[in-house]
Amino acid sequence: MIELSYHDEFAVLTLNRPEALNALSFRLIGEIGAAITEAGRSKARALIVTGAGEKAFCAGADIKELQHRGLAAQRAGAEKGQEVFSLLDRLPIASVALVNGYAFGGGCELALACTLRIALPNAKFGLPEVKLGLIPGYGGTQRLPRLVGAGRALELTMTGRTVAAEEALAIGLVNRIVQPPGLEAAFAFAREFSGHGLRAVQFAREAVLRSLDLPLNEGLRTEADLSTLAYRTADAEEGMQAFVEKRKPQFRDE
Ligand code: CO8
Repeated sequence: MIELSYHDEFAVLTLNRPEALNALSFRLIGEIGAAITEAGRSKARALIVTGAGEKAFCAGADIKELQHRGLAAQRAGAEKGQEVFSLLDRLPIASVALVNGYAFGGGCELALACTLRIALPNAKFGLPEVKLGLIPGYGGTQRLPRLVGAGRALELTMTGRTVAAEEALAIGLVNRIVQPPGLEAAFAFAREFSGHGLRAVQFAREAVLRSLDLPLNEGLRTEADLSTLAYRTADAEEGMQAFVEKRKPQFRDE
């Protein structure tokens, strides 16, 4: 149900359950976790996450599987989903969600957990859990306000309404709307950062992600630490030398 493939310098994780609009069964969530871990150990310079078929990125948790569960199992399920999606934060490489249709509920939460998001024009986002008498359980209530602000996040989680691609772009829910073929567009987008030295991109990403959890003073200290670490890399030496010599830097990810 999950495919992990490699194209040039990229890993591509595809949710492949199109008959259920790539809905997240618990088995699928486990497979996503294994694939993220494997991609992190590979030589890939970025991970693209997308859904099979033309209709959906992912229509959320598998509603049929959610029914008739005990509370302990339900809580364990939420924690498992949160843990798996949080693996994306800890990956040494950045992830890009290529949203190719519905990204509802857990599907929207998976996109939110990626470092960046791009959308095809038919993308539709939403946290419709309230319409089922539920609320998001895979990180949506925490990551959405960090991305689009509390006001918009409150509206979207309380109404469960659908956000089309243009609005998603306007509110910062996606970084860009791209045209088909989506994978090619995702590779072109990822190349805008993946050609830099991996360490610098990783430190920059980590500094920004940590800012979401820290008070300003501690965040600034983290930035000082990480920027000093970046300064110590061979790539920084090369980057500055190349500037002085008016040539393109040859980064070696060291
Ligand atoms: N779960 C299970 N099956 C699904 C899901 C889903 N989330 N979404 C679609 N499917 C299935 C349908 O049942 C249907 O299967 P079948 O042909 O066997 O009946 C097939 O996919 C195609 O779907 P539709 O016929 O409904 O396609 P439409 O084009 O008419 O509609 C929609 C597309 C609008 C996306 C519609 O399918 C829909 O509303 N889906 C549900 C979206 C949703 O509510 N998602 C949120 C789920 S809850 C959640 O994600 C978080 C819960 C908290 C997590 C904590 C867990 C421990």
